Amino acid sequence: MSDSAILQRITTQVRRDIVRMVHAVQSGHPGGSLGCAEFFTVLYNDIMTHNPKNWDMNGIDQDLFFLSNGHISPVFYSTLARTGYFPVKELATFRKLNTRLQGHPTTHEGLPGVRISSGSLGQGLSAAIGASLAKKLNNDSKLVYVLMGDGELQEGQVWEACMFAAAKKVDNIIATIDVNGQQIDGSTKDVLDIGPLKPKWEAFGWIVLEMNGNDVADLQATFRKAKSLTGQGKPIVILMKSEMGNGVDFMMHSHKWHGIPPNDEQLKNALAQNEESLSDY
Ligand SMILES: Cc1ncc(C[n+]2csc(CCOP(=O)(O)OP(=O)(O)O)c2C)c(N)n1
Ligand SMILES: [Mg+2]
Repeated sequence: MSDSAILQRITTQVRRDIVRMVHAVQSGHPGGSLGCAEFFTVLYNDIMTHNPKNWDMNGIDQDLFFLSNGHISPVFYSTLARTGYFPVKELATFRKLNTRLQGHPTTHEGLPGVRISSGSLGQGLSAAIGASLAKKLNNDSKLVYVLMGDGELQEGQVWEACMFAAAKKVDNIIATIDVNGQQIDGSTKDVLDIGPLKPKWEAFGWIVLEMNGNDVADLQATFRKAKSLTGQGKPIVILMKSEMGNGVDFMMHSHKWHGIPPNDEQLKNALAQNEESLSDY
């Protein structure tokens, strides 16, 4: 089996984890999480240099990841557990009282792999740029990754950070925007059109790449290209086209499943579409 095929099989387990977690507590955000299953699987299993067993907050000599759109915590937690940051069985505590797996990630609980609290949209890029600058001060050549939502770009702070990174030549950051065209209340076009993103980010001085977020091989190739373009005086952003709810047919092509849980029958249906390629928690 090729590398890509193995990674593809992991994504169906991540999808199972997402829908099972959200179903169990009848709350959480399955749509964006499902759309980003391939992104997380490829980033954590194939792209990043990281050491889950020896995790610490500083992450010196390791690549760092910041989740800015914190509501898609189910896909983040599943990926962290499945790559060894904490026991897979802990996924069963998602959103329960006193859990380390809060609905939106927090640092307070000390969950390995979580470096910022997020959920209040717009802040992750700024935090990631700070970490990128810290790496430069430490002569640490590893990279910083950050994921944002497309609706999230309606927050003004994103554009301050965008302007700052290019002006200060922060060239050890690879940002990705989940361009699923949807947000909580409808399509991004209807709620507040964010316009064509490529010319905007280019005008701000970033290198802009594009990829299909639901195509493992394309993710692998584009991340590799992005890495090859670091260190050239410009920050890098990848516009990632994805499908909200991807991999569960009745959750796709709509914003409806941004933040609602499946019922028992819908869970059964979603699981039937996604192979248990690793063991369920
Ligand atoms: C500062 C801030 N404003 C509003 C919200 C409420 N909110 C949560 S998710 C969301 C939609 C964000 O859209 P997008 O980033 O595209 O995420 P997706 O729906 O694609 O998962 C909003 C407005 C928030 N979490 N933070
Ligand atoms: Mg979106």
